[in-house]
Amino acid sequence: MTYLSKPKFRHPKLPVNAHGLTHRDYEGVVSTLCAGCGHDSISAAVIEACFELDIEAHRIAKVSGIGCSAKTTNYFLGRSHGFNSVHGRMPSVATGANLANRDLIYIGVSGDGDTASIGLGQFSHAVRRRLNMLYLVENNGTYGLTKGQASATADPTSKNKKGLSTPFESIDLAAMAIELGAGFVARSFSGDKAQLVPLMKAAIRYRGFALIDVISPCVTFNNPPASTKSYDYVREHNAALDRVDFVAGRAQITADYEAGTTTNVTLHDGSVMALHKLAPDYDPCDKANVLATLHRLKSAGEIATGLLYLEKDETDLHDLIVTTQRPLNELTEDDLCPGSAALAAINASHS
Ligand SMILES: Cc1ncc(C[n+]2csc(CCOP(=O)(O)OP(=O)(O)O)c2C)c(N)n1
Ligand code: SF4
Repeated sequence: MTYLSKPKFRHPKLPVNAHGLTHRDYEGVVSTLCAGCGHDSISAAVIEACFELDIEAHRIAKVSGIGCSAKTTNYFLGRSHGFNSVHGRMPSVATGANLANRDLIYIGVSGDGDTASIGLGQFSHAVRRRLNMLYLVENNGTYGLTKGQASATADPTSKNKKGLSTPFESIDLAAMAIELGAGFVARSFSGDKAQLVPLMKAAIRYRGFALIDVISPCVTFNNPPASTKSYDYVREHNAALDRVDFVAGRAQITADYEAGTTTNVTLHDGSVMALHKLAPDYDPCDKANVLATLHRLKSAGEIATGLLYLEKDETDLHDLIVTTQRPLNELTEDDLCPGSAALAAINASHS
C-alpha cells in the first residue's frame, strides 16, 4: 500500500478550534480513492465534525474492516488510534477495545458489503449490545474494492453501470438497527455536508450505539442515474424527514428556535440537538411510526434521510453489564486481586 503524506505547510490564518488545532491537524494521508468517490466526502465530514467538536485526536479510536470504505480511516484523523481489521470483523475489534477502554471515542467505518453480508452477524450483536460508538456505513450498493458486484443493500429496482439488477430484496440497515435496539439511527448522503456534519457531531456525543447509514455513490461501478445509490437518483429522491442542529455542551447554551417546529433534545454531556421537523407528524422517538415511515418511503422509491430514530434515554454496554468506570490499563494489582477475604465472601454468597 502506498502512503502519500500531505505537505506540512499551512496558511497562518487557517481557523483554529479550542485546542489551537486547524482542519489540517485532523486530516490523514492523501486519498487514493477514485476522484468523485462519495467516501472522500464522508472523510471530509468526519474531519469537520471532530474539528468543530474540539476533540483531541488521541481521544479517538477509528476502526474498520476491508473495502474502499475501510481504507478511508487512513485519510482522516492521522494522529488518532486506528485498527484496520479484516472483512466484516470491525464490530468485534471495536467491542474489545471499548470494553478495555471506555474513555476513548470509537468511530467505526464500514461498507455495505462489509456490514450487510460478511459482517451482518457482527453488526447485529454490536447494535443489540448498545456498544458506545459511531458506526458509519458508506453505502454504495456495491462491492467497490472488488470491482462492482451487487451488495445486499442494492435495491432490486436499481441498475448498475452494466445495466444489471439483483433479483434479491435489499437490506435496510437503518430499519434493522432500529429493530435491534440502536438508540440513534440516521441516514444521510455524502453529497449533503450540511445534513451530515451535525448528524455526525450528535452521533459522536450520543452514549450508546449510533448508526449513520450514508449513501455514498461509487462513481466507478454504480453511478448511472438508474442506480438508486447514484448522485442523480439520491438528489431527486431525498425525502429529508428532519434537520439536526447541534450545540456542544461545553459553553452556556444559547439556542433560540422557533416554537412548534423544533424539539430540543439534551444529551448526557449537556449538548443539545435541535430537531427541525420537515415531514408533518414525524416523531423520531416513536419507533412504530418510524419503521412504518421507512417502509412507506422505501416502497415509493424515496430515500428517507435525517435523524430517523432516537432513544432519549442513553444506555450503553457498560451500563448493561455494570463494568468498572476505569480503563483496564489503569487498574492496579490491588483492584484486580482484592485478596482471600473478598474471595471467601464471594464464595459464601453462592452457597
Ligand atoms: C474474508 C474475505 N472475503 C472476501 C474478501 C474480498 N473483498 C474485499 S473488499 C470486499 C467488499 C467491499 O465492499 P464494501 O464493504 O461495500 O466496500 P466498498 O469497497 O464498496 O467501499 C470483498 C468481498 C476479503 N477481503 N476477505
Ligand atoms: S471503486 Fe467505487 S467505492 Fe472504490 S474508490 Fe472507486 S468510486 Fe469509491
